[in-house]
Amino acid sequence: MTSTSSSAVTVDVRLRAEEWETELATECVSGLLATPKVLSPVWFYDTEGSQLFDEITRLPEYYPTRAERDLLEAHAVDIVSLTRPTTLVELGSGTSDKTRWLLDAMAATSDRIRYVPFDVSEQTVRDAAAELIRDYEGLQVDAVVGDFHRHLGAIPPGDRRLVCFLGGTIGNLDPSQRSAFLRDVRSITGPGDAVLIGLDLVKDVDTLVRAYDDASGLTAAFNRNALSNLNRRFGADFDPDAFEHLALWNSEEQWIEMHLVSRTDQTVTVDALGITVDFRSYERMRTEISAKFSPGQLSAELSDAGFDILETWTQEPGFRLVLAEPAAAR
Ligand code: AVJ
Repeated sequence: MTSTSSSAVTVDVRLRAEEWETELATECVSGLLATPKVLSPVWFYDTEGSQLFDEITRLPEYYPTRAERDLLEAHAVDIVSLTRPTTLVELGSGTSDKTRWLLDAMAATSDRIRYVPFDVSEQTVRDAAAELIRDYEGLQVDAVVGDFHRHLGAIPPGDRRLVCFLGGTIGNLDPSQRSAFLRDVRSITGPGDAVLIGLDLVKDVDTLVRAYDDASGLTAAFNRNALSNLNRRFGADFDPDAFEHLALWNSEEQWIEMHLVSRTDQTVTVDALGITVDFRSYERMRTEISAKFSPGQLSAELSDAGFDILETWTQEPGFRLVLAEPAAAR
């Protein structure tokens, strides 16, 4: 563990960049060589992809970010008065922009507040911390750099922590990862703590599919950028235009899947990973799942993991915030 501290910011690095890169490379090789092929959604989010995602959040078709922001704007004060947190923990914090609604509500009732951003990227948490301490007088930021599948234990103890997992990112986990994740969160929380999760609800297929296959083609560009990213990172020779963007609703699994579909028979070389990969014409490579929840489903999963539901708030066209607390010991 490496810790550095300045006046109001500490950063606890549990996952070094080189270690994370090695793990990603290994996963990338096994995904490209698997049948059917699969790529991790992490490849979307290089500098260009993060910029594209930011543009996606402003598309008319992509409602989740807007809906969640509206919910937080409308209900941050309720969330804070129900849970009276002194520490805000944010898993997968990214740029921490929606978090401000919660920090504002906390700052209005207390002058000693703490923010714990948790992200795989050290640069991301440092940038977010730097901005926030400029704007919030007396804010203590204790950041953790880690992978939330392994390093939740690094989240500093505290008596009243509100642990947030926003953006609908919980939908990127498959059901077994999701239940492990909820149990892990339960194991690091106790009396006085609470969790706040943002999730997208099942709705008509058209609305769902259009959110992932918008008219302007931005999501298609976002999807293909995963290939450009592999070209830049690993010296691969993907031709992104030789792949078609596909978003489909998997009704069995109740999730949206994004794929890249090979337009021809082609062979791709990934230099730095030492592999060549054959694609058949029309072969699909899955790049993301984004699970959608039926009403009550995540609440049931939270109960199974040992939480009691405190409140839920829902916004059109079907995005929800769930607030829960660890169930009293039975
Ligand atoms: C940021 C993971 C919540 O699943 O809706 C947006 C990513 N993918 N358009 C989602 C995404 C395609 C997004 N999450």
